[in-house]
Amino acid sequence: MSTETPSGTVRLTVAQAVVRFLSSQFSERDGIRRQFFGGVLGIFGHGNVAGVGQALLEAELEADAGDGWKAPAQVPYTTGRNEQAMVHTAVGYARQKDRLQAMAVTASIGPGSTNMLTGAALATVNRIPVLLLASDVFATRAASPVLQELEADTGYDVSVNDAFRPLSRFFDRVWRPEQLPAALLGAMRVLTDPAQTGAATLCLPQDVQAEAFDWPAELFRERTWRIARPVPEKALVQEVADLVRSAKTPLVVAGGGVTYSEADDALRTFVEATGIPVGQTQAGKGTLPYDHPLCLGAIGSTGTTAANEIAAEADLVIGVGTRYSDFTTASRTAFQNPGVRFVNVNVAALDAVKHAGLPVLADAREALEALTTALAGFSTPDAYRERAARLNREWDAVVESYYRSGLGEREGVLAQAEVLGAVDEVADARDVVVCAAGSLPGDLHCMWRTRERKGYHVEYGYSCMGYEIPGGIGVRMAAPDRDVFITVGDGSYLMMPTELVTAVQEHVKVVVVLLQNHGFASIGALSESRGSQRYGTRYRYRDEEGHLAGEKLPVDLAANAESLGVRVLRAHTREELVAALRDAKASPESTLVHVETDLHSEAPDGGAWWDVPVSQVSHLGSTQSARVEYERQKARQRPLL
Ligand SMILES: Cc1ncc(C[n+]2csc(CCOP(=O)(O)OP(=O)(O)O)c2C)c(N)n1
Ligand SMILES: [Mg+2]
Repeated sequence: MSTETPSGTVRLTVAQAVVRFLSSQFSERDGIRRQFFGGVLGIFGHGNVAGVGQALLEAELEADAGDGWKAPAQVPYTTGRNEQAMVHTAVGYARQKDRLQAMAVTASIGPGSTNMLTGAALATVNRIPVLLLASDVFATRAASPVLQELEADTGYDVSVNDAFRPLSRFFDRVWRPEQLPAALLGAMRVLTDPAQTGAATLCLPQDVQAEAFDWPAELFRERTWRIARPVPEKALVQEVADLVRSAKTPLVVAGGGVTYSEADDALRTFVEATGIPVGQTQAGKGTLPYDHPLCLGAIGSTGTTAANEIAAEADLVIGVGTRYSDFTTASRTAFQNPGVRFVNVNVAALDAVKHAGLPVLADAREALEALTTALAGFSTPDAYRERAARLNREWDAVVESYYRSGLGEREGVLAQAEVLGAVDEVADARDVVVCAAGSLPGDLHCMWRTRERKGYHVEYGYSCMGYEIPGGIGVRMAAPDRDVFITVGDGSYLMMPTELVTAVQEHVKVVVVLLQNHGFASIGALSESRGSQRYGTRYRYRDEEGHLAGEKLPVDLAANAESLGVRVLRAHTREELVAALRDAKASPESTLVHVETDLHSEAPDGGAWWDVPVSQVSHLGSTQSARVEYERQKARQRPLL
């Protein structure tokens, strides 16, 4: 325990100082102040057990005794199972909290820390704040090389943690205690900046973590970080308004920035006033409910015919909070109007200048409100609104036909869309569906009926297999009053079932819907369409000719989940599935619902393309014909748009 000295300093170790600092950080937006760090996740090894581990223990015990650090509230600590997964949980949490709150992750040196690299990339790509406390080798080098140390003969100050540099929006290594205050403030600056946010990595050498220092008490005073809402320039708003007034077929592309800015209501007001329909990216889905007459749903490669039809004709695209990934632009084939222009509302300059658009560097809500005012009295013609509403209804009829195809009954194994239909039937409007990789994200993007904001959580910036379960746990930790349906394929499940143990330990209730189709439906279909004959995409024994095309493997993923302590229900028919989902929803504990699905089940076609190159030369007929089709599609690409 430590107390402030008359000289205004506090004697603590570096790790104790880090833990105390974390508990004193707040964020504020729209007058609401929140504790910034909602938790610390960790796995201990010799790199952090006696440093950060000791500090967390001391903090927990002092908080219990009530004589702690006069901190507003203790930051709770949770043990995870895999460092990459812990970063996913932190990302799920921060995303569900609209980036207003986040988590820190502590890992041991060497593999403990490098296991977080994929998580760091995922956080930075998706622009979600996470604080990574990567332990590092001795600063004093007293006993070098220590266990798990990389010895670089090009320089002794290199460690494996340098691999975090390109993946982090802020990176620092605290070689000496004196460097810590600036490093902590630097990390907070990035974590709370909507345009800069992503992974902030602080490398803490294992000896430095345990070193004591006299810190200025000021370091631990409560600090409130305002999450900025930059306002658009007036003249720019006028320019955009003029563009909108002269447009015939304007379209809004709503991205994640709309959600993070809590601009959903502002978007609705803007589109209802102006009659401009909306296409949604993966991160932007849910910004308008699926059945809003101006909601065209998913746009791009995994989009709806509704959004893609309007996109092809649009003469003005107003991108709000989108980074225009290849899935959104259908690899730059979605926007075919020769005169199409872009207006890009974004807090990040990087995105605002894309597609030679008019950059509006501003917060989504501020910009949409300013535009609504500037466009007072303007509306697209009734016929345009009616067309959007019709396209919306037509697509929903397509969704219904897939949700209720009856294929399961006819074929003996459920189609994936039927499983989504069953989840749709059981889930409440406020529940959250979670996914990340495989064929599910595309199916969810175009089919899921999102009813309320934050009801759709598909990690599609990095589309990382294995994100689903830990990410979904983070979502539930952020929103304990909403049921979380994690939909996960067998491939993704096998990558990272580990955190089911954490869900059990912490009584974090999630419903996992595990779709076992014995391989990769997604990459299998992609492989086939690109002439590679589904090679290596099935979970099979080798056949007599030595190919992986023999009998199905005898894996029982339901039994696997059961062995981790989670309740498991097995469903075979639609009725059983609905019953199992209802049971899981009613239960206070986590449940995994296991269902076999058809590897070849189809999703509705939104008519858009995705650029995945096909071999230019090949002896295979399948590849040659795929190449012909590839070149035909490639010709539609507008790379300089
Ligand atoms: C970590 C990681 N490795 C590889 C990929 C490439 N990939 C995308 S989807 C997929 C297969 C997913 O299989 P599964 O979870 O069973 O879903 P399904 O395709 O069967 O729907 C692969 C290998 C990825 N997205 N992430
Ligand atoms: Mg699969």
